[in-house]
Amino acid sequence: MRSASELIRHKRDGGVLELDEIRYFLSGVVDGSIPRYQAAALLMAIFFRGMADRELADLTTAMIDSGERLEIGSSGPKVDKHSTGGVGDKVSLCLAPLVAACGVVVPMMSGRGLGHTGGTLDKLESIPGFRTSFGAAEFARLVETNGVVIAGQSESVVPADRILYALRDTTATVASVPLISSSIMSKKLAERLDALVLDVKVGTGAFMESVDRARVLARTMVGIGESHGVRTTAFLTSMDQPLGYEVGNANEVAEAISVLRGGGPPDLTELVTVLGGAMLEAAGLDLAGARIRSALDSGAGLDLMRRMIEAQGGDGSVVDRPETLPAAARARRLRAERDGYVASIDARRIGVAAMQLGAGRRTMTDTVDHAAGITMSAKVGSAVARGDVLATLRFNDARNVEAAAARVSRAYTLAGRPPEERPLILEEVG
Ligand code: IUR
Repeated sequence: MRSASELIRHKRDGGVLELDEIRYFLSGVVDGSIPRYQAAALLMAIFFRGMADRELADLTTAMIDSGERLEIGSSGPKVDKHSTGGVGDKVSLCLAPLVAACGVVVPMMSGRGLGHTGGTLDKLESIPGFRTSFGAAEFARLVETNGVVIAGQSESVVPADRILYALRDTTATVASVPLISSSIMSKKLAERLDALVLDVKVGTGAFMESVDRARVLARTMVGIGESHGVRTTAFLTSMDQPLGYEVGNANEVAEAISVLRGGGPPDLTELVTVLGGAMLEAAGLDLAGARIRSALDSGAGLDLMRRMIEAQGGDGSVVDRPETLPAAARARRLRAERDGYVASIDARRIGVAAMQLGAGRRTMTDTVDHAAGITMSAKVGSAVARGDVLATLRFNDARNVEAAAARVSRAYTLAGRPPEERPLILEEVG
């Protein structure tokens, strides 16, 4: 077996690592026998050299094997969805119970928001009492009870990723397709899924700003999933403007509930329907689209969301009375300065503005104000007259309101003619 420094040299010079070599390296990183500076050097070598397909599948296997896999006794196919993150992306909140209401088991492990993107766990924690942290046994019991849980990753799952992700953040090695895809896929595959649907966001508010780069990431993740025997499908979807009308936490929960009550915004409802259909199809169910529509129309998705919230310690009555969710004390309206059509809305600027109002974190140790956020009254294509409200900023802490308002203003571009219609779902991969 090569030593750690020989493995780094081998990768640096364009070699391909073997499974037992990667396992040796990762277990040394986790138990501390291989120092962080050697791990950082290997990450940089991978950043520049990339990885062969088999080597990447092996890296993912070794990452999963650095910790425990989830043991869930439920009968029925297990399917999850992962989004690469965007602004106003509250899809998971309504999608997980909706799909579970159709008989598929959804053991969803989610994350927190950072920078301009929000996180599913932060959003759910705006529901009074809602818990997102469980040990592996309790997580499994919750899945077995309702067929759905949305919670944080437990400490024992893929510990290698926690170390490597933090190192990547400080060594300029985040933006590497093999490192991103093995990080995401190891955590999903540790759930022992039958199938996985990926929502790879493309556009101003996404990690991948071009379709070409997003396609490479999507294909790579689909390849890893398939090589692990998990049916994996990816959709490239537009993040050129925020999804739905609400950006924040409590207001996003309310909007997700509105989808399950049949009155959700068209773009969000379309995405939930498409991804939900793909999850059912991947689970081997026929008439997937009809089943999703029926779970929406009958209220079965809403009922399961209520049960999921209650099982996780939250107040399930919010699904009937979303107006009881935390609300901000103050509001500031931004109005159109002239007549026209909304030509574009820079999703990243909206996300950063929401963060400035308190809805997000600049660093992982910041706390989130669940009531803060932005409501957009006009979206791309809307006709507006001078003086119409474009967006409403909601806040408790007024410190950064002026800066946030200026940012939201800059995010909107008005034009004399309506923009060309652009699809939300750009491509399916896999
Ligand atoms: N999310 C992950 O889980 N891993 C990554 O590397 C990135 C996002 I970037």
